[in-house]
Parts: sequence; structure tokens; C-alpha cells
Amino acid sequence: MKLLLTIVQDTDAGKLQQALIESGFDSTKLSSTGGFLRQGNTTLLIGVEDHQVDTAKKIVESTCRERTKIHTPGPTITDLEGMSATRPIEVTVGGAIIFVIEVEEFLRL
Ligand code: 2BA
Repeated sequence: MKLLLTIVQDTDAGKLQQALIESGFDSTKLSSTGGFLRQGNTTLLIGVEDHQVDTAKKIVESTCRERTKIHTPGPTITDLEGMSATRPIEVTVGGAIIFVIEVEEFLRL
């Protein structure tokens, strides 16, 4: 069994969970925050049998869109001293980040 630890944008999460349910996959939704943008994203825990990994990955791929976001970096110590200015930058956020993790044991008690 594998755990697909899947990080997606909030706007794609509902559609992805619905698509997973329709294909018979269970998932758990967690609210998360990206370290770079410091904005909310969604992490789904999707437990699947080994032979279902590719199907689940395809569902994620077909549901989650790549987007660009404008990111304004926070002030640095240098900025505070007035020696440089931060400018907004365009950042591409991927459709999804997936970590495929081996599950040692799955228990439903
Ligand atoms: P964030 O850390 O908020 O990153 C959002 C997007 O910003 C990233 O999209 C990437 O395109 C860009 N980015 C990240 N670090 C950057 C940097 N130092 N300079 C310029 N651009 C940078 P994704 O790569 O699609 O990642 C989306 C979210 O997935 C991330 O949100 C983070 O929450 C998670 N993630 C990505 N890689 C990860 C990793 N290796 N470990 C844990 N979480 C990860």
C-alpha cells in the first residue's frame, strides 16, 4: 500500500476530492501553508493499493491546474535599513506536488 501525500491549491481541492470519491478512493483533507508563498494550500492524504497509484496520480493530474501567483517578498533586514526594495514577482505554482510514501501497515480499528 502507498500513501500519496498530495499538496494542491485550495481552489482545486474540492474538485479533486469529488473526482477521487467517484473513482472509489478515500482521502483526508488537511489545511496547510506553503513555506515560500506563506499562503494556504491543501494537503490530501490518499491511501491506495500499489496497483492503483497510477490511476490516482492521473486523477490528480487531470484535476489540478498550474497557475501563476504574484508574490511580494516580505521585508528583509536590508530593506528595513532602506538599502533595497522588494518587488512583486510572478511565481508558477504547480498543479500538484505528490510524495509517494510506502505504508508499512494500514489499520482500521
Ligand atoms: P509554497 O512553498 O508556497 O511554494 C509555492 C510555489 O512557489 C512553488 O510551487 C514554486 O513554484 C514557487 N517557489 C517555491 N520556492 C521558491 C523559491 N525559493 N524561489 C522561487 N519560487 C519558489 P510548487 O513547487 O508547485 O509547490 C507548491 C506547494 O507544494 C509549496 O507551496 C509547498 O507547500 C509544497 N511543496 C513543494 N515542494 C515541497 C517539498 N519539497 N517539500 C514540502 N512541500 C513542498
